[in-house]
Amino acid sequence: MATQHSPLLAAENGDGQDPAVAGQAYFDQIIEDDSRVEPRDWMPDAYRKTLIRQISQHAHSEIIGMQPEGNWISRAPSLKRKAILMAKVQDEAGHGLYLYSAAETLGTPREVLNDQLLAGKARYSSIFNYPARSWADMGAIGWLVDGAAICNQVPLCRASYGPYARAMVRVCKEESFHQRQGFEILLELANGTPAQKQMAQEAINGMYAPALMMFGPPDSDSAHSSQSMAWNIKRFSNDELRQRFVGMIAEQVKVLGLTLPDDDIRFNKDTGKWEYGELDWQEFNEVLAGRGPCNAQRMERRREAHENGAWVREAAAAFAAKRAQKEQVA
Ligand code: BYC
Repeated sequence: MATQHSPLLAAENGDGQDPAVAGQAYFDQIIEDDSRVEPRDWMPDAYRKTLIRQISQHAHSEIIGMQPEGNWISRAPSLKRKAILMAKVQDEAGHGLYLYSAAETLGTPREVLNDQLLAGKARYSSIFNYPARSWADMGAIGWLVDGAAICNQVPLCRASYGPYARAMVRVCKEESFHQRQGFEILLELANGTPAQKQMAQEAINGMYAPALMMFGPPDSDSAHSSQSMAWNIKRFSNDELRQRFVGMIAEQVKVLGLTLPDDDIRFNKDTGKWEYGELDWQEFNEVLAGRGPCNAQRMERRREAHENGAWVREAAAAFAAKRAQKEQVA
């Protein structure tokens, strides 16, 4: 396996090679072999930086993404729905933790990443700056948001950075369950009263375009895609994944007996690809600039939650210090 030893060590042991040159050659070989880079391997600074950026943005998305659904736990229509929603939100916290851990293996402590988020200097997915106004939105989030997440993240299970790829495997398994429960909420509403069916349709109408924007800007505006693909971090471009997702949901929505709010969706037999109507990229840029419907509220709640959790962090640190002291004595 290409990743078992580092050429840096060989160079340090006196074989006369420049460590940076040996490291770059070793890294290039791993990428060419489509193998895995592990935390102690040499890697270019820009590769490390890209991974920290993408993984931390992803982690922040999971943490901020707890809010729209967390807001509905107390309003779930039954005990069963409440228990399922609580478990889903808890899973998302777990995903955030796996991802922060993966980012830490690249040398950036979680506290630093968290400070960047709290200071408003870090990105998280645009989708979580939209409101969840009805119970049907819990269905649309599960079906469309988790669905888009899976479509984007399954290829990331083959990302070249080992800890990230391994975290993605577990995240994707849990997201699949989330997507099914969301679909099931919509199915039940779609087969309910006319008002319930309308609520489900409105939730899809509201969540459709923001879910498509989760895949990032069009390829022509995607600053990082080509380099990330050359490094085997991303396996497909933003537009490739987006059109693949449209194809999936265009079929699934028929089972719901509902529609997607886009008359231009069609399968192009010549290209073998799904096509869809123009998205409002101006709106996307506004959300990224912090001017989406819920940006301010999401950040305010996150800061509040962080402050309210100070006592837990202090207690955990005191407990860990006491245990370390005991171990030293023993
Ligand atoms: N929202 O060059 P590009 C979840 C930024 S959580 C905000 O194409 P890249 C879930 C991008 O960061 C879902 N920002 O970038 C949780 C870059 O800005 P910077 C999160 C976006 O990285 C709870 C700039 O635009 N999933 O599933 O090659 C409940 C140019 O973009 C967005 C992930 O994070 C956006 N939508 O590709 C339920 C997956 N799109 O950094 C569900 C991992 C782009 O230069 N991430 N930007 O300032 C990725 O796959 C990639 O990072 C992206 C973007 C496809 C998102």
